[in-house]
Amino acid sequence: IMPFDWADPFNIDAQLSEDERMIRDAAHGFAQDTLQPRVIQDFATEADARELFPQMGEAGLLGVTIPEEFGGAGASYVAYGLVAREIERVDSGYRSMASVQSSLVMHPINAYGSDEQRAKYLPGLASGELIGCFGLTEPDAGSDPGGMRTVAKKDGDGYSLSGAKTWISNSPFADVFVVWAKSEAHDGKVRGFVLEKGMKGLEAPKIGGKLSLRASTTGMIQMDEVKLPADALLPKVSGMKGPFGCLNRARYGISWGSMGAAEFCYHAARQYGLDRKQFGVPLASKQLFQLKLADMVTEIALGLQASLRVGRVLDEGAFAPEMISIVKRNNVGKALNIARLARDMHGGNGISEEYQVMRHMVNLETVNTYEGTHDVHALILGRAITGLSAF
Ligand code: TGC
Ligand code: FAD
Repeated sequence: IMPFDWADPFNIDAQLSEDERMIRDAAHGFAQDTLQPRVIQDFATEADARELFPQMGEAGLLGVTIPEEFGGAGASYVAYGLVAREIERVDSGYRSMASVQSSLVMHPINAYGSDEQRAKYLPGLASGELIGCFGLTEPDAGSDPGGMRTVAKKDGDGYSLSGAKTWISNSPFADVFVVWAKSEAHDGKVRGFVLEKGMKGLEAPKIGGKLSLRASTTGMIQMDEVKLPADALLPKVSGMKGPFGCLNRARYGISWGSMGAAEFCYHAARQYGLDRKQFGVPLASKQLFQLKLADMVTEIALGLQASLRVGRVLDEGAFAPEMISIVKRNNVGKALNIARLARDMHGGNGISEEYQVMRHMVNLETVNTYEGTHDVHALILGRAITGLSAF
């Protein structure tokens, strides 16, 4: 028999390699020393925190799974998940900035790009000197990205891109845009293109007034006959499996990240209940309060263990995307519920920015929607279980 660790109930720590623990500890230090002191202000002001990219790069948090020869850390998917968990322990928006850069921009350039594209973009993206964004969603194509209208027409040796993407993380200050479009030169198949800031006809206005994920900058990508050279095409993938292959990685990272946000809320609620006295005793001595903490620790223990399992199969290279749907959907849904409980357990203080649980709660509303909504992941699982598509 060993003592129960309320902060690591299934002893995840013991299931990690030495390298994974080191990367986790470095990410924890960076998140607490650099991100935590500024997050309340960044969220309040909807800051454009572009200067965080080189800082995250220097801390080794961008491109964790990308080979070292291109500036990445060459580490495991489990290590990548641990980084997402530590960043999102502070704020889901900061984790978004990092996971778009790593999973949605560096991964497709590494996996689908030419050697020249990898050499040109990956080192700058790993150091954070370059900022990337990923354009899949459109005003009329969200859960159904296959319905996209953005089109690439043949133009001399190259292409001309027209269309609009919306709700794009990092786009207003991005240098590198990975954009998915239907290519007339490839039988209308969806292909990936790499665009660069400053190209004629390319605009990326900011979307203001978000009530969630305010520390992360979101915008549109507007393309009006943007002329691209032939080598802007990602040559090694064709069809929707291109963007979905990126989403697999990002969704997996979110499953860990959302547990980091949940852990913050659970720890905060526990401490608040020990410190706050009502009816002459600490709130934590009440059965109803303990029931909520017990539900929280149970979901966190199960969620972290499940993400660790999915990370290990990703590292082995033999995974089913539906495994990722299970952990993205369940962990984010549980984290959102934990954040709502923590908000309630803080009473009136729970609505103040100082206690931070409500910021996590409203952020998780976005996380529950992006990268495939909670219900879309249910339908992905439903299709795999029954063989019948209910989309
Ligand atoms: P479907 O017919 O199912 O598949 C089309 C082709 O894609 C392949 N495929 C996959 N490949 C790899 N991984 C996956 N997860 C895959 N899912 C499908 C499939 O094998 C097929 O290949 P092929 O060679 O036969 O053509 O496609 P569908 O159009 O019916 O898709 C249905 C559905 C609902 C699953 C899909 O459209 C979906 O996932 N919708 C959700 C959209 C979404 O997640 N958008 C995310 C945008 S990016 C974002 O939100 C970033 S947030 C910022 C941050 O991360 O912090
Ligand atoms: P819709 O698809 O219109 O869905 C609306 C509702 O209908 C949801 O509840 C949904 O579950 C439900 N629904 C949809 N289809 C069905 C169905 N068949 N059956 C039952 N119910 C259904 N996208 C990018 O490409 N890149 C980014 O960097 C990015 N960053 C984002 C950042 C933020 C802050 C936000 C909010 C979004 C971001 N997105 C990004 C877009 C995100 O992926 C989409 O919002 C998401 O995929 C849902 O699409 P939608 O908003 O069009 O909702």
